[in-house]
Amino acid sequence: MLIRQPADIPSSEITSESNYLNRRQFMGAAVSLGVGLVVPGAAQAGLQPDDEITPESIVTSYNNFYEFGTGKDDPARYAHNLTTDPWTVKVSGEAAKTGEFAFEDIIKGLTPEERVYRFRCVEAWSMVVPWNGIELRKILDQFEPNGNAKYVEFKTLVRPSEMRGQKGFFSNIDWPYVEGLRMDEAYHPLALMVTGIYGKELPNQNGAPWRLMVPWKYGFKSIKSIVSIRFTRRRPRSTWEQLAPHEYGFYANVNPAVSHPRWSQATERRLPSTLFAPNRRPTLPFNGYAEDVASLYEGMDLAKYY
Ligand SMILES: Nc1nc2c(c(=O)[nH]1)N[C@H]1C(S)=C(S)[C@@H](COP(=O)(O)O)O[C@H]1N2
Ligand SMILES: [Mo]
Repeated sequence: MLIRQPADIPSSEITSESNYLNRRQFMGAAVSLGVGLVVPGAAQAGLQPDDEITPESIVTSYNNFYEFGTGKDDPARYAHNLTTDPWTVKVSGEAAKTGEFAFEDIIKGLTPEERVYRFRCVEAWSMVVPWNGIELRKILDQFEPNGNAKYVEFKTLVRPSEMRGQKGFFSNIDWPYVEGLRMDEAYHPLALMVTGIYGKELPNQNGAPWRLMVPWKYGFKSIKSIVSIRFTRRRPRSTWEQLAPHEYGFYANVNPAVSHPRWSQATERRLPSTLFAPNRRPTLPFNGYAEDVASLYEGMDLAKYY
């Protein structure tokens, strides 16, 4: 179901829909292949001893997805209206293979693995989620980015007919939602393109059919429902950076030492968090993944590049 076949994709990489699983079968196949809720060694190594997997009911009902409204319960209430099949992704910029691709064709042959990551929102709440996804570098490699590609930019779908938040009641945002990574960040093995959670298909409110997951950065970097991937020489300006550059930087690495101008980032509320059991804990540099990712930022002033 390739929408447009760029001339330079070998025919061996093109599979017709008939000999290919549909999306539901695809996720089911991943589960039956053993991608269940077992934490693989490498991902487990990144967990803290007191990390517990957050209940699925919280992860699928307490969301940020402003395309559906600004309330935490708006995405779960309204995102079921979103049509995610068919889903087309435009790939452009500094790469050999550009064009419009069906989502299925991009992920074809790439088996999702389970990664249990902590997930820390800039609003100072956090969760521990079993994500199912494909290393971002494996996705990007297929398009053969060239030496000019210093950054990769992602965009979310614009479809006001199905995304009520795009109809202007939250008019500050200039849709589409945009995010980006430096190429070396995007090629870090922890960066994941997520296609499922808890061994199931990704719910719409969590960014179906696929969304980014960059566990050492604040949650707003992990853009949902992606329809555009662009390789570029120049640093993209991401949505929250455009809205409030003093509050939200491009890097957005989790950093307890750099406060948000309106609140401290030194601690976080691990969900479930209530008034009487806030479940507050110290925030870790790079969300606890410093050993893996700190070298990406060697020599950079992290207070300046927040
Ligand atoms: N397109 C889009 N992506 C988005 C957002 C959004 O509003 N729109 N919110 C971000 C923020 S602030 C967070 S914390 C996470 C929330 O992901 P979750 O709802 O799956 O927990 O999605 C991020 N990705
Ligand atoms: Mo967030």
